[in-house]
Amino acid sequence: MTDKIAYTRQDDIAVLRIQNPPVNALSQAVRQGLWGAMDRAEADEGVRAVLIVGEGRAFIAGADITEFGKPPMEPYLPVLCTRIEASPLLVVASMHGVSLGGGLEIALSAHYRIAQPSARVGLPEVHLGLIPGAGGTQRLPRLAGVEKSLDMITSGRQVKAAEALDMGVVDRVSEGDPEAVGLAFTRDLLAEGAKPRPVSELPAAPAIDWDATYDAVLKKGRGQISPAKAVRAVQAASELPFAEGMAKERNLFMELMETDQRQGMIHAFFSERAVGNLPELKGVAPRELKAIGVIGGGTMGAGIATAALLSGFDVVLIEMKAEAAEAAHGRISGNLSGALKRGKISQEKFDTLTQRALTVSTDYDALKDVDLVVEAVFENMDVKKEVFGKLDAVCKPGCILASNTSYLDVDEIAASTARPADVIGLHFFSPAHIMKLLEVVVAEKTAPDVVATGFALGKALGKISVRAGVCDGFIGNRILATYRTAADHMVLDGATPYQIDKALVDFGFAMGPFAVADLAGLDIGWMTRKRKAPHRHPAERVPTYIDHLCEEGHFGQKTGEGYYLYEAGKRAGVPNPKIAELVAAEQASLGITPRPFTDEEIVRRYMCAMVNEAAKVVGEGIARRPLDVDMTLLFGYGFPRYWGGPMKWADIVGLDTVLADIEHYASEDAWFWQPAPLLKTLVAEGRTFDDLNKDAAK
Ligand code: 3H9
Repeated sequence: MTDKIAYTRQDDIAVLRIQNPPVNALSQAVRQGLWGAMDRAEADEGVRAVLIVGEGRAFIAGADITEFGKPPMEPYLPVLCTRIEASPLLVVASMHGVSLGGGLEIALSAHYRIAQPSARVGLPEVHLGLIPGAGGTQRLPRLAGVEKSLDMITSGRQVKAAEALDMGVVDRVSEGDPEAVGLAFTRDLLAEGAKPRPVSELPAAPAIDWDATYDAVLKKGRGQISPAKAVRAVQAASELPFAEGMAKERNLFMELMETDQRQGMIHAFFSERAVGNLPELKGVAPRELKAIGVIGGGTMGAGIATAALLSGFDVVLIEMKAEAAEAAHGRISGNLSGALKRGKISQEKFDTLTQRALTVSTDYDALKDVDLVVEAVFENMDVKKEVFGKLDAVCKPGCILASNTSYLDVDEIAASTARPADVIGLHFFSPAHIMKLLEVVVAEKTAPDVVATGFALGKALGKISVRAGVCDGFIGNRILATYRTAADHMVLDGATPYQIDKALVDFGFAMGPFAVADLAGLDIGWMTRKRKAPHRHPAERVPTYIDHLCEEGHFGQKTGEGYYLYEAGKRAGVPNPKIAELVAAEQASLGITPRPFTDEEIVRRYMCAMVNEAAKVVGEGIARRPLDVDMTLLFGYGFPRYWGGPMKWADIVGLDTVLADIEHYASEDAWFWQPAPLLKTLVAEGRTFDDLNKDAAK
């Protein structure tokens, strides 16, 4: 036994209490401790049953993820589960908090299960690029049937106790101390003469059309393989004797353990948790936030107001004119009625939020009591400075003044106020009440507690907040500008926007760059190109074909025409034949002979452009760590989670080959493909981006 399991006796019941904070992950010491405690209970005179409970906030959150990628250590979890299930004693699991992955698999190996009403169970292994590897795919279908099990395993979703009871996954739901209710249940079972009831001995679930299900799951996963492999494991549960099904599950699990996707997804898991962990925030208390001001009630301002209302803040929104204020109120109510329809809020809550928590005004004086204001007005420095001047005059001392600008200089905005230490950039992504990313843009004079407050606000709003320094486009839009340019260059050289979009969707992006541009509005890029035109380097290649479309008033989806043509009310478009004509004309004027591109080359150039710019962003300190870039791209730009982010992708494919490709592309266009100094240094030192993440965590 180890000190991870406390063993006590309650009459004829042995209680095994798992003590491995914070979430009772099944480390080697816990597995060994459970094994030893089972041995002890079976040898303990008079013991008739075993009750397994978890200490602290969860029953068990699953296998210890930090052990993945290292040599497996005995006792292996599937063997432990078999050993628990085979016990001659009656084994009961009492679940509270979460029972996830291996945690649920331990519970499924017990003979009976009781759960708190607030408990949640799930098999989230697919989110780590894996499948359940300790009998989850074999035991769950024997209790819940194939369809419900496949839904749970391929989605990784957590199921509340009531649903778990319906599914037959738990036998009783009861409120109270987990040990006390577990003991009461075990005593009832003993009194009834209940015998051990191994799930493995229940009949196998009937077959379904496995191949069709496999194909459907593969398609839905957009290239993610683990959910589809889970279908094969559940198929084994239906077709093979239990022990053979377990062997099949183990093989699939070990196969997935070796994949890049497993590495990418586990990187995403830990980075998501590390991203808000900055040394500069240690011990710095955030300012108190109750009321939030929002300037501007367009799509962005209304989205920010909605997010703040849904998270319990009072909101004061300022618009310039009465009609605009009314329209803003309508937009916010529309967003909130979406939440009402999806069952996220009640009608009563909807009424409170729209009538009492929200104030829409045309008078800046309404902001005098707010704790933080986010400005979301037109992207123009003079307009912003005027707004910040007014805010500086009316907002109380200590109120934080934030700009939602996506590229303007936050230092310059801060300098236009008498309180630069209280000024920060809070860059939301549209629609702000849905998108998870928040860039917290720290200007030169921003005070540490203002940064801490930015992160605290992000947390309260359920966002993934990333610290960014000041530069044109901060982390995300700066990198986007570069990989978008790489895509534009490929169009000029002979690839079509449609081939590029498809190649990148096949790589795993939610959408290709040209479909995204149509969705966001082509006028945004057009304005940016005009803004940047005077500062262009003579060697810069800037395609102009799309400007002609903009000049005719075609801005993508919202006008029905862009790279694609859209039928009214439809989101998917068909290629716009004008694009081919415009591109051909530009190629002719530049003397370019179009050449074919393979999908592989498209992805490679796009990714190399992304990684190279990202390495510059990290090298310049705009992003503190490579993982900050990864989380920005994952949560704001539809980057496929199973690659972990562009920096993780580069580590996986090898920084030396990425650099070699960039140097090769530089032989065609030395200005665009200047290799990032940081990338060169890492390659020379034989180090990776992840080494930098680890250095930062020390
Ligand atoms: C599995 O079980 C495979 C088996 O089928 C087969 C094996 C053969 N291991 O998220 P939080 C850490 S695969 C190690 O901030 P919350 C986490 O890193 C596993 N560490 O709290 C963090 O550390 P730090 C299937 C873990 O309340 C701290 O705990 N299970 C693990 O927001 C607190 O976490 C899963 O995929 C772990 N398993 O959420 C569950 N879990 O403080 C993954 C957490 O140093 N975990 N940590 O940053 C979760 O979904 C959430 O962490 C949980 C708590 C819901 C549990």
